[in-house]
Amino acid sequence: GRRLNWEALGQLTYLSEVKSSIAEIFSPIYLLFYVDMLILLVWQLLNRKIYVDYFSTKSLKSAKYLKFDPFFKKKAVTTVTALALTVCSLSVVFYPDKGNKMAMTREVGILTTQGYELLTFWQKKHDKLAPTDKLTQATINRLKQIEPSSWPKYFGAASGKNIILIQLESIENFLINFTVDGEQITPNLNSLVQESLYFPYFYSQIGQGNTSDAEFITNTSLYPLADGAIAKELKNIKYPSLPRLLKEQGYVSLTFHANDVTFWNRDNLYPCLGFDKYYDKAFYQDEDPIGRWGSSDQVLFAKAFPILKELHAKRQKFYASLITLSSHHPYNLPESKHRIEIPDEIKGTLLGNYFLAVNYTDYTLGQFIQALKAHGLWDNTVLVVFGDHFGLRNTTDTFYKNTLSKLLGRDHDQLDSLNVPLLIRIPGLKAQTINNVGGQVDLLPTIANLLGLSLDKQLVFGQDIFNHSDNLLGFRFYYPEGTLITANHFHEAGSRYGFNIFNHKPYEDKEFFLQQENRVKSLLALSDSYLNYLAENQPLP
Ligand code: GP9
Ligand code: MN
Repeated sequence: GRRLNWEALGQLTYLSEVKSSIAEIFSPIYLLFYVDMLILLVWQLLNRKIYVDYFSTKSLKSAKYLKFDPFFKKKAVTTVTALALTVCSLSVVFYPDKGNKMAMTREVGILTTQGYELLTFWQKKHDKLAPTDKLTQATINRLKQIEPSSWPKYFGAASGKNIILIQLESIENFLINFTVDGEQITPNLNSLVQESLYFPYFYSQIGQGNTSDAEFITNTSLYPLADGAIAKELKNIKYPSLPRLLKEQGYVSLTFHANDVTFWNRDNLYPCLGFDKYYDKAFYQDEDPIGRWGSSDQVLFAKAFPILKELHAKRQKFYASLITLSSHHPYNLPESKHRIEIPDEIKGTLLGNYFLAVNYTDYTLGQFIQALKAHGLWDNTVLVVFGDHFGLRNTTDTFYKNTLSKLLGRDHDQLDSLNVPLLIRIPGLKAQTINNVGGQVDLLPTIANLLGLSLDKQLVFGQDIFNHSDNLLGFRFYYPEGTLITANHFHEAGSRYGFNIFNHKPYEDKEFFLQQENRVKSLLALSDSYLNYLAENQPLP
């Protein structure tokens, strides 16, 4: 699950802004995990005082006397406990797989793990990573065991077209063509599937930076950090990115999101990614607000549209990225915006609210597509639509669990939480469902291939999703470091199992998975090294 580590505590500055979500998933109650350490510390200090007071008033007579002294006993107990805790924490230094905090916690205990995290918090940030001479595309490809294809399919198929990328908040793939009581939750996405290349096996690779990590990954083809939001941890780096690639082709790049741009440090992230301009709360002015962050998705699209229309009229090629918000956890959409009937059983529940919010966002997307069609932009536009991350995660709430299983016809599992939709609509290309496996890291190379652009001048950790049937996708933060997905299976690092991605069935092959896990860990470490290299060598001017 979501880990409470020292970086997470650092993110508590967001507390006031994300209060409603925190109430359910990021509860301050988790701070109790650290209370044990605090109690031990206070206890230790207190005892020290008692001990000193006691012995300053009595004279130390004999060892025999000391042996039976109750204060001494207490003191001995706490000293031994504190010592054990320290030794335990230090002992983790020898634990073989420190990247896997889940397994580590399971095996050496939560207290030891958090002690270790505390010990390494500072050092972690200054780790020396893989030497930069290993940083080549060939090394990455070798680790992933992929061969670049010499005659890639769809190369240049959308050359010169405008690109609109829509990142949907919290929208999982199971929602596509999913019905509740005969009602489609995403009718507009469903009809877009009929006009698009649709990838049902596409996965979210975000870390602690959620939405902002998804923006980073898709625009750079690099991995997020193991801990902390990348937009907060790394600043003023000139990333090789989709906007920079497109700039060479004469495109302008714009990004739209209704929240304040300082949230997730986007005011720094956007220039780092090479966007020419961003439109945030200052532009949207909280018109028709939903939730606590800003304008509805309807307004997001409606106010972006005239800007795109004008660029189109001026024949200025553009890349526009739109990040939706209305379907954000905890999915409290005002009733006036409900557009479908949902069964009484789930009315007012998180599940019911999720469906209503997603359905609303889907409706606003449909309107935007209508506008693109009505004003002549559609034939000149590549539309890429994908989900940023999970909307529903494993829960112990049995009502929620059982109801979801009933609606879905099977259990909603980890794979479902990782699986977000990807639709790419290209003018002139016939609709098709493509079962190739991909992740957010693959978006940049995929778009580059469609536009016929070379990636020779930068490293990419992803691959063109059209031209590779195999893949090796890494996951971190929400899952233990080294968790992976290939064309066949999902494997959580530290476990002996893999889950078939098509039927979700588990199978055991410890050695094989361990090998793959190690390859993914190297891949992630290489991405970290590259980030370090960029931080040192490519500062934002
Ligand atoms: C707010 C939005 C929040 O701007 O990014 O989404 P989250 O990161 O919590 O998914
Ligand atoms: Mn999000």
